[in-house]
Amino acid sequence: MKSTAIANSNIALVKYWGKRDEKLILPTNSSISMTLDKLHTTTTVEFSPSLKEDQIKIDGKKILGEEAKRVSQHLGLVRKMKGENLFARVESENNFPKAAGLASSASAFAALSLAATKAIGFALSRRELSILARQGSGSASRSIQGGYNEWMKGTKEDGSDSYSKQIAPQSHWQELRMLVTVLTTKEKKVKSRAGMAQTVANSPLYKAWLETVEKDLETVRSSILEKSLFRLGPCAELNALKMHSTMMTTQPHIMYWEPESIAMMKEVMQMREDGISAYFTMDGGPQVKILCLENDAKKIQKRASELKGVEKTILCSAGEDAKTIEKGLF
Ligand code: 2P0
Repeated sequence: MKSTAIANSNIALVKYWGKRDEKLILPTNSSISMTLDKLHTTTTVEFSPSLKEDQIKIDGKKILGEEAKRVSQHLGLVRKMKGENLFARVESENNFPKAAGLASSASAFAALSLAATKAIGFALSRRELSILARQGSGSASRSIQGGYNEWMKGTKEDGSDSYSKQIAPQSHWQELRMLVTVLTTKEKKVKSRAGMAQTVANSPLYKAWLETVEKDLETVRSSILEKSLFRLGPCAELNALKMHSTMMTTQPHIMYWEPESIAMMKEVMQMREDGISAYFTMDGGPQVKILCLENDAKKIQKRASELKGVEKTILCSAGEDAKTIEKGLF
């Protein structure tokens, strides 16, 4: 009753920002992401009759309180599916800082969903796994499969049509890169979950977000299929700015940008002036991610690394599917 899974993180090119159902985690809009090969979570789950409660460790530390509750609730979904009451020991390791805007909940709940269902004796389809992962964290639905994924918002109340579908596999676009620039690894003050709920509730720009997102989805989807950075880049960049505009205009306002983030975005704009194809995106944290092609990647990485306040940069390609592995964490 033990299994280990590894799942990659993903970064949205059209963002998920807002829920229509908080409990089932159903989004107000569909989103599209790129899975990243260099950022991943490894999770081992073992169900055991000798345990009196779930025991959870993340990055070597025992987890208690809200964070533990969220993992236990997710294990509860798996137990319920199977009609099984056993508690579990869970150990999870990220190869990058969690809760700093690098989508750790995406890879974490994707890996947990796969490891827990395998450990309890289920072989779920990719679609079923995506639906399960979604209920842990929305963006996790996009980390079950590698390459490029679209999380369809769905219309059903039970969420059975809200899951991620692969637009193109990892091998589809060999030249595309995403350079992750890590500017600070402090855990953020406002979690995405609270931030997006507040935005839906009172940003006057939220309506405009919803009105333009369908067009962005079409552009991003087709430009990935055509492998056109010239169409993908500007649309992804504008989509990120629109999402941040909605949160900056909620009360009290939320601003994930640090001075270093703004400097990095300006640097990307300057790169374009200098004839380099580079486009930025940002999520619920200060890190800036830069979309570019392999040919320019090293040059961009060098320029980005030279900026003040940059802790490190990680050059990523599209990542692979979540998978089970032999070697466990315990
Ligand atoms: C995304 N983000 O599409 C967007 C863009 C952050 C900004 O998904 O409440 O941790 O667990 O469903 O998935 C981060 O939010 O939120 C996120 P929950 P999640 O990647």
